[in-house]
Amino acid sequence: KNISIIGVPMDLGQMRRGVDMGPSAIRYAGVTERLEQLNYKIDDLGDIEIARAQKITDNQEGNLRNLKGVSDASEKLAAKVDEVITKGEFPLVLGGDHSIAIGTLAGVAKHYKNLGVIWYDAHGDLNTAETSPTGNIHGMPLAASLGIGHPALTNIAGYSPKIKPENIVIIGARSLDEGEKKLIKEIGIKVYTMHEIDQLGMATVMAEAIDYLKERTDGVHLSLDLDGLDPHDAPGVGTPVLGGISYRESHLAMEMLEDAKIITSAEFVEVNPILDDKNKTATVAVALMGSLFGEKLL
Ligand code: DIR
Ligand code: MN
Ligand code: MN
Ligand code: MN
Repeated sequence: KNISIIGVPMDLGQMRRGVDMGPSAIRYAGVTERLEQLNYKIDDLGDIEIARAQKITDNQEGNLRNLKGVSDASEKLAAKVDEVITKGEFPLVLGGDHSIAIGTLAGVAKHYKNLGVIWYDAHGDLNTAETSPTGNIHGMPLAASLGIGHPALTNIAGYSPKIKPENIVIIGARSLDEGEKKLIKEIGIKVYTMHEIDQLGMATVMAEAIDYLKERTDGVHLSLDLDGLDPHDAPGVGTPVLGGISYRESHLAMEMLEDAKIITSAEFVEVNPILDDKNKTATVAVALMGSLFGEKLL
């Protein structure tokens, strides 16, 4: 099978410069070589063009910072992802901040009746302009993909919603805003917080998540925010939260996904090499991709 890599040097969804260099950092960490060793043919399609903001911190659009830049980029990314899947290749999207998931899912979801999503993240990313404490669109992509929020975010690629609440599993949550907690309860999203990961162990959490998605979906997108991992293992992220998923637990999760053969598209987001320790976070991202695509010790 062929993997198409799409870089998305997006920083407009949050306020820290440097996350736009995520795709370069992940390429520097050897993503192509790593996956070629697993006998995949890699087609690196380069980067989606992102508008430059003079000041990414400006927020004059109704608590939706850089709305136009994010929505324009989402349309471009959706079209590219759609093209890759139509060609029969696996889309591997490199971020960039998590707002890019809006475009990725817009391109993926039209190919499935019941797309499943694994949202591996310290956060819920279920905010809207009304509930967001920051106005940062990287805290809104899961809501937008559910059809909740501003039309410039929910209607990318001309349809909405992309996904159903019952087809989503959030893993690693430990920082949820009040509006997000309310929404999770209202619409019924399955969430494994750090509490469940501690109590059940990652093996059980992943086995349950895989069973749950297998019986109700016809494809599963993995959206992996590096801040889902503990900042000790992934320090190069804009919004680190203590008490996260470990490197080892994350490898186990990726290995179980590979064994289950359920993942049909993936993105790795929020790598910010400026905040990192010698490209550690991009290196971790590439190592996790290795496990996701079948790397085995023996
Ligand atoms: C926060 C942070 N909930 C917000 N979200 C982040 O701005 O909406 N998501 N960092 O990954
Ligand atoms: Mn996120
Ligand atoms: Mn996050
Ligand atoms: Mn292992």
